[in-house]
Amino acid sequence: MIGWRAWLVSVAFTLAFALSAPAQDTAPGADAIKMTAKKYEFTPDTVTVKKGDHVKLLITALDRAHGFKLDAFHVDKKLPKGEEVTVEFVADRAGTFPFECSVFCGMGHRKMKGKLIVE
Ligand SMILES: [Cu+2]
Repeated sequence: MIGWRAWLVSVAFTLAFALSAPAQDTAPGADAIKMTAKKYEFTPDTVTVKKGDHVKLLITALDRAHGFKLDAFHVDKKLPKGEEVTVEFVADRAGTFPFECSVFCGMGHRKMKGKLIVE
């Protein structure tokens, strides 16, 4: 069973790499930012973009369902386990904006936060 899991993980990484590579060629501001969510953190937990950017986050919950809530830009998405969810918005205001998990996921849920910095 260990072998099967290791194989799955390596396939997942290979796929993630293969899918993310073409994104390098797109216009500035359109680059997708990959994130993961797990108890009780987002990785990365700080995302920095430029004002005016069309921000595209690809977020995958690794261990169970989580949520991604970014009030300042009216974003609140469920993140089903193992499924890459796309979050898109235009960062039309500069500042630092908190985001947080919006699906109760356990004792550390309330500490599962991060921030978006729009420069
Ligand atoms: Cu949570």
